[in-house]
Amino acid sequence: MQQQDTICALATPSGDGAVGIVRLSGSRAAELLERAARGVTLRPRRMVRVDLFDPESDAALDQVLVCLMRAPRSYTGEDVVEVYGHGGRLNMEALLGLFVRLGARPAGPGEFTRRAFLNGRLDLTQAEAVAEVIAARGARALRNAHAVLGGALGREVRAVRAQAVALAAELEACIDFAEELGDGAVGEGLAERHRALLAQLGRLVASYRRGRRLNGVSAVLVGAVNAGKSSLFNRLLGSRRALVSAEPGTTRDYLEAEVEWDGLRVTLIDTAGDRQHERMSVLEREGLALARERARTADVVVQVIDVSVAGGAGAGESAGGESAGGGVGRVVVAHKVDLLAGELRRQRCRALAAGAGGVGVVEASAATGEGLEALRAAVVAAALGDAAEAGGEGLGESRETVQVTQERQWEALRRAELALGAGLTALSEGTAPELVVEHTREALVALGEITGETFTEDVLDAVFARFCVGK
Ligand SMILES: Nc1nc2c(ncn2[C@@H]2O[C@H](COP(=O)(O)OP(=O)(O)OP(=O)(O)O)[C@@H](O)[C@H]2O)c(=O)[nH]1
Ligand SMILES: [Mg+2]
Repeated sequence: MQQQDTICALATPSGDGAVGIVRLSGSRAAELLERAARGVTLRPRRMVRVDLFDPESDAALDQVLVCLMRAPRSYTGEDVVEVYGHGGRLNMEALLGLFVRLGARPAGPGEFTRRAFLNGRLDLTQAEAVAEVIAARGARALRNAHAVLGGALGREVRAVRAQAVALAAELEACIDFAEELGDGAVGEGLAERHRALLAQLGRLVASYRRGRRLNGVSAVLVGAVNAGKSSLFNRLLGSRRALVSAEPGTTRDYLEAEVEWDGLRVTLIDTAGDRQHERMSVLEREGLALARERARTADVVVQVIDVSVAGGAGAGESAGGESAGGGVGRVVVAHKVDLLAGELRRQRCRALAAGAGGVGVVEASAATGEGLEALRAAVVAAALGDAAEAGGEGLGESRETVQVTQERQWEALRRAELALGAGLTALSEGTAPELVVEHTREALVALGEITGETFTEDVLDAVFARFCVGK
């Protein structure tokens, strides 16, 4: 490794705090600290209290605790010194300035983690998970980030890659024998190996559908005027945020609020109601346009329908969610069920379900609170692409496996999947093994990029640009 220059950065948030930490990494880390501490000799993994001085003016700076971690047993794999000073912006700036004057260079975003990766302390999935742990919003996101940081995803990808390596070796062995692979036991065995790999890749690729949403989704309430969207919005939040009235067209602008349901951060949005058969004022029209726009970009569209009125808008017509196949989740609410009883209620809800095209219908009432839990569960399920029934699988500890959350990883998995798929097709067409193995090699490159077994500077730049300074 030629990461010889020593970098420094503030490792804690900038602002007032009891303690602030400055981190140094590089071959001169211990030496710089010892100079600022007037010749104290640091011993690895021993916390010591020292006074720091400005070497030029001799002015006393801070009284701090310091700890040296020698290479390679440190976060970066280099010599690392952590300095625990009195928190506070000015004090921390003074400490950073001191180390810069002594010869350290201010670190760029993610530079510590980048060095950790280059020194083999982490694979690239783990490095990306470091940023995810820090940025996690919601319990599900945090839990998955910790699993990836622990190496779960890297292990899974390396296992697939190892099988692909073995497959490539087998194909290469076939080249020498110039065998016919289109049929026969050897060909079938190789095809089977392809299919097994594709199945494993398929699981990882599919996990991205959930994974990319772990850090938060948006759910928009849409429906006819007076359907009770704002009442539901308030009830779901547990606070009176939106105006509610018997007058149709109450909501004009849309309102947003953040909640966490079942470990998932949800931005809930209340919008202006739709009034299809009446003349709308300019304001109302604009409100509806806003609602439609918001519904177009939402992850989940919640269609609220007042079942107390006969022949209310059908579940089929919604302001958004027209691209249900494109990853938009849909939930239909049979609302104000408190106003109906017995057979009439059953009839109306059944009719609604029949017209909902397979989308789960939740019976609810903002007035009584009925169905709110089921509605929350249905929104989470729809957001994460779970089966329509809101069976409340919950955080499903046992069932849940590690999920791909990074577009970069997903893209590389897709490339590997396509390459192996092409290899399988080639195999079934009786293509020569030297050509089939080209596809396997392509898959190997893609898989190697995920964990960072192969990488380019551009890839690293893109990965670490999203980090904060000091991490
Ligand atoms: N009985 C009953 N009435 C409800 C329920 N939810 C809302 N309402 C009433 O329905 C009327 C309209 O409620 P809103 O929440 O303002 O409806 P909205 O869909 O936001 O209406 P717009 O903003 O005009 O589109 C009000 O009079 C509410 O009190 C419910 O679950 N049961
Ligand atoms: Mg409203």
